Amino acid sequence: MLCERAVAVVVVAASLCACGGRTDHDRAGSDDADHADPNSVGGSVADNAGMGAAAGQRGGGASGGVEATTAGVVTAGTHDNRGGAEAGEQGSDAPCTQCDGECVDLSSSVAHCGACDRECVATDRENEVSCSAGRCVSTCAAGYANVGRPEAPAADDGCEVNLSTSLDHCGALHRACASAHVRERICEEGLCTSSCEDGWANQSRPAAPAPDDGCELPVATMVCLPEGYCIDSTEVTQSQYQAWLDATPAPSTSEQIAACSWNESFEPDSGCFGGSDVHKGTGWENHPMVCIDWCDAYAYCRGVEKRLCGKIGGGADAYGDYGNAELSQWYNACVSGGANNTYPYGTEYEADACNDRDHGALSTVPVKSMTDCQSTVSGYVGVYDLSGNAKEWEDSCAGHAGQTDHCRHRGCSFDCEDPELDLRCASGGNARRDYANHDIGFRCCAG
Ligand SMILES: [Ca+2]
Ligand SMILES: [Ca+2]
Ligand SMILES: [Ca+2]
Ligand SMILES: [Ca+2]
Repeated sequence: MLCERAVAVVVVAASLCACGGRTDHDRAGSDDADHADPNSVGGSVADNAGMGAAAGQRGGGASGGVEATTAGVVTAGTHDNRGGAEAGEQGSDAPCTQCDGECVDLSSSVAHCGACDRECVATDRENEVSCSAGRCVSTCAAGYANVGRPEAPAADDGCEVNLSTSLDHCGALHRACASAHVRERICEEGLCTSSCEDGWANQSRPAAPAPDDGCELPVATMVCLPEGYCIDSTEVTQSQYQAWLDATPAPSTSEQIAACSWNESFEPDSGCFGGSDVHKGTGWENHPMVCIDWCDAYAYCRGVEKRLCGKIGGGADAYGDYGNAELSQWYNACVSGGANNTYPYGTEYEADACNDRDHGALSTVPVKSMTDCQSTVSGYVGVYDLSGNAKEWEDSCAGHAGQTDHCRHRGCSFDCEDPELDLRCASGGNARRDYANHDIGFRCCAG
């Protein structure tokens, strides 16, 4: 073994000397540039491996022959093939193949790399292109990577990966956009902005090279109505709201609308949430989130790429339009598109359909647990607790001044004194924008 190793070393050393004295010198120079190029994102790994092999082959004095044999093209140069152990042949002529009547070295010609007329791609995506051992070696411009390295005679594709839009290399090489709870994977400007399956949101969008986490935030599922918008099937729950508070990065109060610039925290009001009449923690995760002000509700919906229910078609619903099924998203859902409903479930009051005083819980109940508290009209089925349980903030305020504006809350709650009157879809309660109470929550809309 010792002997064999010694021989191998001698052969390489000898051939390197021989090559150094020939035209291979230039190629060696460009290869070195490849190694040093910090932009050779994809290239660096693959190219290093490739170049290592190339150097060895060249060292054997048979690079042209070896690659040519692989490509099955070259005739000239095969004479010094492999046997190449005969290092003494290093001084022989460079491999020569006739391409378009010209003698070329397929191992190093950028215009005929590995095969006649097989050109190494050179566009603004490639900083530098060379042909080494019959393989195109590209160092890439910033933002591009060379992942696929087709062998001749297949066409070269240069630095074919755009790191700003590639789903499998988004922002960095081999950094794929995750598929967890994802409806459609999307890479934009190196960020995974994938759209989500119903019930999930893509709140966290980590920058490369951190791994992507897909649609990581659980949110309420939605029902899409005939009017062309969607509404949460339930009030936003305590666990959903808490997951948003706990997200990374944490939601920032600095990105609120002007009318909410006074709002310094999205945490529930501590005095309210700490009250003995508000149940929280283990076993209460599916109760509606309460004790949050209008701005907290607004920020949450925006944070999960929805919006606080407002006007059909976009924006806030005018303060006086709370009973207009053509304008108010919330009201339209509650009356099943104006199907002459007074309550979500029909025209007549039913004492035990929804969580109100007549039901007797005297507190919130888990969302969706009152299974009759929904519409029976086709297209509107599956939206729960529009009457009762928690009141629901609406994007409908009497002004834009800030915390003292009065804003609508809808559907009343477990705690309203006259359920038959107060739990009608058409009743329009209101409170200050900065008000928080043990029976006020919210849900979101989209579209
Ligand atoms: Ca490529
Ligand atoms: Ca995410
Ligand atoms: Ca707040
Ligand atoms: Ca409700």
